[in-house]
Amino acid sequence: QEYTALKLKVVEWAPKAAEAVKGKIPEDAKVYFVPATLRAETMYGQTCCFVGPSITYGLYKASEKEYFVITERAARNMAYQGIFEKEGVPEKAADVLGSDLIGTVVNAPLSFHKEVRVLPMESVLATKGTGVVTSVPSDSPDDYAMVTELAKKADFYGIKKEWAELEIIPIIQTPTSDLLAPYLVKKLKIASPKDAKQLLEAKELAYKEGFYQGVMKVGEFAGEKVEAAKPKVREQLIKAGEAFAYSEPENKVVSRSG
Ligand code: ZZB
Repeated sequence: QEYTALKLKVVEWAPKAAEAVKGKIPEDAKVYFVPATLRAETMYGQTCCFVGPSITYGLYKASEKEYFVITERAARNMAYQGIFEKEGVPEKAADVLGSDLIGTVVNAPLSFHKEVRVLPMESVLATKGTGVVTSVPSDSPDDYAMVTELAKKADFYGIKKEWAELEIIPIIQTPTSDLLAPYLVKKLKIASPKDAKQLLEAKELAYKEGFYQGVMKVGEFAGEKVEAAKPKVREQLIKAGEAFAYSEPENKVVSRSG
């Protein structure tokens, strides 16, 4: 599985995360949340960044002045893929529990929403990608169901309602909709992120229709088919230093689609 790993720069730490990180990295170091995605062409529509609240993340040293917030498993993989300056064993500066990261403000490359919040998602798997997921509710049914839930029960999740209510902008036009994920969530009567079976079905439908019949509505490649735009957006992000290629070792691929 070859992912695009995106670099979401920390703008402001949540209070508990700030405490956990304090004194552990150079004052002038940049820290990035690094979600792994298969859908680089949807990055215009990022509205938040998900972490698993009960997952332990590490701050791993990528270079003298750059640190990544990812799972240990992803850090090990990256250390072997020449992504870190130092090859081999990743250097960890600090541990932070996912729940302590909630509320952190990060910069989302390419997104209409320049700054987004780190928010909780129970279904994030520690065993897949980097354990960090960027949220695109316009085109990912899981993300749409989750932001809807977060806005509905903001107090329960310990967040501010408005963090989950950023405008959902149409990114891709397909024959059925320009907001495919919300459309499918309604059509399949998905009431919450707990409706795993229907969400899986919605995800598969969204992947197929988005990839084979989608046309870009925004960005430099507006008017082009998703199939053609996908690698171009990816290249653009990589050239700009805002993303890099990250591969998941074959035997360790764990997909929510099973
Ligand atoms: C942005 C995005 C936009 C994604 C979209 C999907 C869609 P999969 O499930 O095999 O298809 N993801 C990545 N890592 C994790 C994780 N650790 N736990 C849970 N989910 C994760 O895997 C690929 C997608 O699953 C990734 O691509 C990521 O969400 C999520 F419009 O990134 B994606 C129809 C899907 N649309």
